[in-house]
Amino acid sequence: MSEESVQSHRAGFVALLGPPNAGKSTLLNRLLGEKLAIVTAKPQTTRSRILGILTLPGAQLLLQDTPGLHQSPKKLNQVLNEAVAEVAKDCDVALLLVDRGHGWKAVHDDLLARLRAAGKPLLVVGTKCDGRDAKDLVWPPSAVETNETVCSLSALTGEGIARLIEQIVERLPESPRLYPEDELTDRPLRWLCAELVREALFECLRQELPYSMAVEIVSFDETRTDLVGIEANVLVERESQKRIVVGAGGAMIKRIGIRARGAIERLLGGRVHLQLFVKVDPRWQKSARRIEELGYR
Ligand SMILES: Nc1nc2c(ncn2[C@@H]2O[C@H](COP(=O)(O)OP(=O)(O)OP(=O)(O)O)[C@@H](O)[C@H]2O)c(=O)[nH]1
Ligand SMILES: [Mg+2]
Repeated sequence: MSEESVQSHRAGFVALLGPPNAGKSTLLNRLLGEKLAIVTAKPQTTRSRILGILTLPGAQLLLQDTPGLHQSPKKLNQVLNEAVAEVAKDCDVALLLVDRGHGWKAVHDDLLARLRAAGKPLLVVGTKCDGRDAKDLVWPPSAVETNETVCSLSALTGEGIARLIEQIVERLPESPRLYPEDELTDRPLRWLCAELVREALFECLRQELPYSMAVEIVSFDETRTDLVGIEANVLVERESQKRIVVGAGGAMIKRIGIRARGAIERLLGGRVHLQLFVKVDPRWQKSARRIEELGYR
């Protein structure tokens, strides 16, 4: 690399912020061109910050997906909100995501005030512009000032994505690469696998149940050449929940396992033997130590 190109290289942390379900994880995956973060139709899917590394010829974007900010007294939610505040404080550029179908909310005011106070370069990003509802919405929102550049995109169709990348790169500080160019994330493979099991729980179980569940990989065996062996605990808070997750004759946990295995095989690009064990752990959501052990911090 010549001296000139080192000087003009840009790199830094880019925070993806916004309320639950705004489309943060979908945008992360679209920017990376890889499925790194799990996505569901339900709000409050993401539980921990996850770093996705996008290496381009002249720039490296360290994209931080975050949990959606929400109000609830539970210990887990408190931990999640602290994670968001920390990312907002530490980033070089902040993306504030607004679902074009739902518009500007009180939580956007809250995040905007924090980012302005911290003096962060800011991009207000309207998501889901492909949606039917997006067309009717007043855009940009009145709370946004002209220097807080506004754009609109669809992570599903890819519309507006190239322009967003340009706008982010313009705002990054000059810096050499901060991670090796072939690195995609700071998260270990086993953690990504646990997330894919969690995504299958959201897909297979109805209503609120997946919110009180967690997944813990207990063994990850790569010694065989033909397949990877994975054992995971699926934690629930009560015996009654365990019965639902296991299902009649084990039918439900089998369905969950098949879905999760398919997703993990796509991630690893090879065959997987996945065993799931449903365990009752009434305290996991209340204990800071347990939340940390599970990787949600
Ligand atoms: N039509 C459309 N739907 C989208 C788009 N981006 C995301 N979605 C959908 O919106 C829902 C929420 O997306 P996520 O990416 O999980 O949202 P999130 O902000 O990460 O949500 P939390 O992790 O719960 O805070 C999913 O059903 C996505 O498929 C988009 O560009 N267009
Ligand atoms: Mg998410």
